Amino acid sequence: MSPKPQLPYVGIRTFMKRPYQADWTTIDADIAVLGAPFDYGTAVRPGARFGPSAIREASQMHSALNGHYDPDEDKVFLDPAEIRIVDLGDVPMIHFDAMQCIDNIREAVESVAASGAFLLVLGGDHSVHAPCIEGFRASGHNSIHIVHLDAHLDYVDERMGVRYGQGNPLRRAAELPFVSGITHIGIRGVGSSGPDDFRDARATKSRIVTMKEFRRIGVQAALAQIPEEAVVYFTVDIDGFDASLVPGTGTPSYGGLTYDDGIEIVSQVAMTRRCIGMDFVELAPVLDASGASALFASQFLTTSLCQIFRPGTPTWKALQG
Ligand SMILES: [Mn+2]
Repeated sequence: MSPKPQLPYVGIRTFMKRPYQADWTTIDADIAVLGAPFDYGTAVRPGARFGPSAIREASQMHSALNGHYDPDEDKVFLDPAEIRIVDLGDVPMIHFDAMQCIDNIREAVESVAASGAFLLVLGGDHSVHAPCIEGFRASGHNSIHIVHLDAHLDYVDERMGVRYGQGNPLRRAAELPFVSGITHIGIRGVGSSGPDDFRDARATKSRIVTMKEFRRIGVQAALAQIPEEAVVYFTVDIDGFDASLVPGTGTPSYGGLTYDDGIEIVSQVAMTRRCIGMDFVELAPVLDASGASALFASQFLTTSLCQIFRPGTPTWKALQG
């Protein structure tokens, strides 16, 4: 028989064709990928529950089984012989019981955090961020800095009694004692938060870099307030990117980040800070029949992992130790 199936359209659709692991009690990996197909927190257009499967499907295009060769750097990244990635599948969802789903996500993340693997969560709407970051409570990290890419601040405390919807997650994160700070980048236009939320955020743990300010000051200055001792967790809302690139989301927003902006932000952080996880949220593939938004998501995630696990970064060094 010919060698095992490797072509993008052949084989089972795990993230980047890396191994599936059903047992979450003994995770022995450098990167653990977890689907959180939850969109009951969506206030307007749903569909992010299909995000994880769409990203996995798109990632077949980025599954280079001998690692990713970058001609600009003349380096191979994510060599499977060196960086072990496992796909844990999806967190169980219960229809009609949103809070049970949120609890399930938190529990799944606790398993990954306890293993020490880098967490990559495929959302889901932005509600999934709150249980993800809460899942690091017992991780031993007591100064987590969140880098938040988004068009919207998502800092609503409570609206119509809802505290865990897609507009609340960064407020919930800021309440956690082990979250020492948040840098929000790309914020603009018609937002999910009002002036009081911006005031509250700035008065507590947040540095808010609006899209216009980001264009003025650049990446380095935007990231200047991440403390030396902090580890970094990324929460990336696809609507932080320009809507012309990624229309497949519930609340697309023009005037946003480019692909290169996003990669540059991740790369700059990765060079000087240990990174412990990322959730990528709000891809609603049914709203983009072309499939381009899912491809964008997959390429952004694979390239981000290349940068975070680049030989010599603090994250890479933590693996060696
Ligand atoms: Mn968001």
